Amino acid sequence: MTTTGHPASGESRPKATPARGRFVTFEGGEGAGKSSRVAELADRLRRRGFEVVVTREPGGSPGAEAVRRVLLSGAAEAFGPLAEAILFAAARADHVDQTIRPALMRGAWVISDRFHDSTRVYQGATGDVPADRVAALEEIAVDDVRPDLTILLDVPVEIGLARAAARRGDAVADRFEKEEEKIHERRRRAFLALARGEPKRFVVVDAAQDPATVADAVWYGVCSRLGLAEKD
Ligand code: Z5A
Repeated sequence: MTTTGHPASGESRPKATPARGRFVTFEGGEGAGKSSRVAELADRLRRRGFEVVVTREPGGSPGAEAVRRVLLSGAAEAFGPLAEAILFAAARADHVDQTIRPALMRGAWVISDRFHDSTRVYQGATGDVPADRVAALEEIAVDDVRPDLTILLDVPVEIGLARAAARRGDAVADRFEKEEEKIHERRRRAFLALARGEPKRFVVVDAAQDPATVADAVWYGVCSRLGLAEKD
C-alpha cells in the first residue's frame, strides 16, 4: 500500500476501509467558530486516548497549502469560477492522499475544518459552477474518503462577519471574506439545504450561542452519532 505517492488515477488510489478511523468535518460560514470547535473536539477525543489528526481546507498537506495561498490571495479569481473549483479539487485530492486517507487507515480520527461541502456551496450553489461539474470534481478529489459526520455550525451572517472582522483587526480581508453580505446569506441557506438533504451525515448546531454551549452541543452530536459515551 502506498500512502505517500501521488496516484495517477482513481484505480490506483488505495481504499480507506481497512482499519478505518473516523472522519469528521466542520462546515459553516465565516466566523462560525469552526477552528475553535475543531481544536476543542480534538482535545476531548485525545483525552479519551484517540489519535486525532486536525486538518483544514483548502490546505492540510504541503501541496494543498501552496494552492491555498494562491486561492485566498485572489490570484486565481481572474481565471474564473471553474478554474478556482478545479484548484480547490486539486488541493483536496492531495489532502486526501497525503493526509486524510493515511490517517484513517491507521485508525486515527481525522477532523477537518471544511471539506467538500464548502465547494458544493461556495463554487456550486452560490458560485457559477454547474452542479454536474462540482459533482465530477468531487468524485475525483474525494474518491471513497467520505465524512462519517459533518457538523454544520450555523450562525446568522451578521454575527459571523462581526466575529471574523474583530479577529482580523487591521489585516486585509481575503478573497472570500470581502464579498457582499447577501452572498454570505445565500451560502448560509445553501449549507442548511445540504444538511436537510443528508440528515444522517449532518448535525446542525446553533453556533450563535456562547462557546462552551456550542462545544457541548458538538460533543453531544459526535458521541450520539458515532457511538461514544458522552461522559468519561
Ligand atoms: N472555500 C471555498 O470557496 N471552497 C472550498 O472548497 C473550501 C473553502 C474548502 C477559507 O477561509 C475560505 O475558502 C473560506 C471558504 C473558501 N472563505 N472565507 N473566508 P479560511 O480557512 O481562512 O476561513 P474560514 O474557513 O472561513 O473560517 P474563519 O472565518 O477563519 O472562521 P471560523 O474558523 O469558523 O471561526 P474561528 O476562527 O473559530 O472563530 C472566529 C472568531 O470568533 C474568533 O475570534 C473566535 O474566538 C470567535 N468565536 C468563535 N466562536 C465563538 C462564539 N461561540 N461566541 C463568540 N465568539 C466566538
